[in-house]
Amino acid sequence: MIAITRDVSPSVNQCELTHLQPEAIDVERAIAQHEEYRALLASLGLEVVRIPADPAFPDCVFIEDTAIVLDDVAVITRPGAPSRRGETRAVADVLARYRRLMHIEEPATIDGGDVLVLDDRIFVGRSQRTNEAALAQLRFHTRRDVIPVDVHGALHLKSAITRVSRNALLVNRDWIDVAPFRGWTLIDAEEPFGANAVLVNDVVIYPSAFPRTRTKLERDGIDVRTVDASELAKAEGGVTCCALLV
Ligand code: CIR
Repeated sequence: MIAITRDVSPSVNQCELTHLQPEAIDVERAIAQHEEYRALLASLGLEVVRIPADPAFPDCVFIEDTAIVLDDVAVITRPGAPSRRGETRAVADVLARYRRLMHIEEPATIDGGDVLVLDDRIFVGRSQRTNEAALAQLRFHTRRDVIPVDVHGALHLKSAITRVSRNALLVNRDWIDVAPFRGWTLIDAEEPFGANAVLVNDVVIYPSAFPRTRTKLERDGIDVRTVDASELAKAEGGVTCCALLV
């Protein structure tokens, strides 16, 4: 498996903010934390590809939002925030080495953070960033079942729900209706921002800021490795958003 990542932009303090108040991001510290995250991915056996940052794009480290990668195709998004639309070009250039590319077109907007792929089904958050037109285009490009999930109060679907094992999802029920996830074991996050985790090769990468949820996951037999993601959390980034897994 390959993890495509993008460096932290020197302009990250100009990032988009939706739910949080601006708080100064220590760029050096953000870079160091991001390096740790990449080192963890590498230690789990992934080949880590790095794309340089572009100072014109404060949010470019959040590469997850720029593409949806499936086994047979990668769909390049049209991010909901106009300031982020130009991030996709450099990512598409790299992804083209690994996958056939399709593109989301105007008037559709979608962020990869709103897309949760669970086996052969694709759950898509209807959020401030992702609209109905995008769901239809994604259905067309992927030929998969695309299931809408309304998101309220969170930035993205994956702020509210992510996969933590073969059959379990970590969830914050305040931000989504869980009815579409019938059949899955649901684990409630103990901290509001604690539902965003990355599952890689049976290991869950998880922020060190949420110890109560971590303990709960471990009690369920899940192998959790923590990273300090506190600086990019000020930009409303979690752990899924800093890599595209190919
Ligand atoms: C934004 O508002 O677009 C960025 N500041 C944060 C994006 C985080 N992306 C993600 O969780 N998938």
